[in-house]
Amino acid sequence: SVYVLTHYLLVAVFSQPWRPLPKNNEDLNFVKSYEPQNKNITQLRILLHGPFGAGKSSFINSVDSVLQGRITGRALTDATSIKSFTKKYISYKIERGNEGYYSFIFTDIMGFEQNASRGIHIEDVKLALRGHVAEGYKFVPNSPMTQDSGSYQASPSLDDRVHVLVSVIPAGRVNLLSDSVVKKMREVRLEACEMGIPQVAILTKVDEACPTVNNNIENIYKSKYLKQQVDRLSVILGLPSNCIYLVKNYGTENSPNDDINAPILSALRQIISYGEDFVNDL
Ligand SMILES: Nc1nc2c(ncn2[C@@H]2O[C@H](COP(=O)(O)OP(=O)(O)OP(=O)(O)O)[C@@H](O)[C@H]2O)c(=O)[nH]1
Ligand SMILES: [Mg+2]
Repeated sequence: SVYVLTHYLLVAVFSQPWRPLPKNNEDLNFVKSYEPQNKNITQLRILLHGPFGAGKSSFINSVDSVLQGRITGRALTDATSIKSFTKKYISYKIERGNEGYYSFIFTDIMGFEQNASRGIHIEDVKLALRGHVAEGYKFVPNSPMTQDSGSYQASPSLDDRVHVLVSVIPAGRVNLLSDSVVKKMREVRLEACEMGIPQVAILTKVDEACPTVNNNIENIYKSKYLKQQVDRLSVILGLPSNCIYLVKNYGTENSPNDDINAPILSALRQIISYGEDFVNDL
């Protein structure tokens, strides 16, 4: 029956992970010790974009939780207004013990929506990539920022520019993305390509998408269903599969654990490595 077939597809696993995750702290050490070699920038700017509710803010919180060693909730609480929309252009630094901050920051923006009168305008994302959007700017759906806006930065510094673009999409929704959202994401991607900005995609909510992974997060890179979603997204966005990562964000857990940390750190390491290559060529 269809049910049995669907269920089989959802629970089937490879005997070996198709992308192994290091068991030691290799990725954690890499992330913790990262400093940009290019001394003309103080930090790597990572911009997250994607559909509304994809888990963008949760990913920032997850990285924060992994590095702090405790569950934090900043990006969600700071940026929450009426809905869970992140209406403002807000950047998050992550505290490095008593030594200030890590050398990468996340910029969180409002999600894309199918309905043009809601969600972020594509032109605003393009302006953000170039560093024209000042911190704290409040996005107006369907009405992109103009050069007359007080928040328009006419001559952005290298720090203001985006150094890595991360597309965030729920793993179980790859096939359900609306044409208009896909079109917007592809357009942003093309703009980033033209500027030479490297790109990574993250498939979130793997626990919701796949029962086998919900039972045991260690199955994350063994799930056949999730591998299919990675390949599918690769076709939809035109991004190589090896730039697409699977993540379960922290939500209801009381404390971080290695099995949830590993895929988050693996994605973050790639994001930072690509960003570092880009800023070295600036
Ligand atoms: N089960 C599960 N839930 C998640 C995961 N990531 C995010 N969520 C939940 O999905 C909802 C939306 O997450 P957000 O992080 O607010 O998504 P967003 O992309 O920032 O959304 P907007 O800013 O509104 O566009 C929240 O209720 C999260 O708790 C995940 O990996 N697994
Ligand atoms: Mg958000």
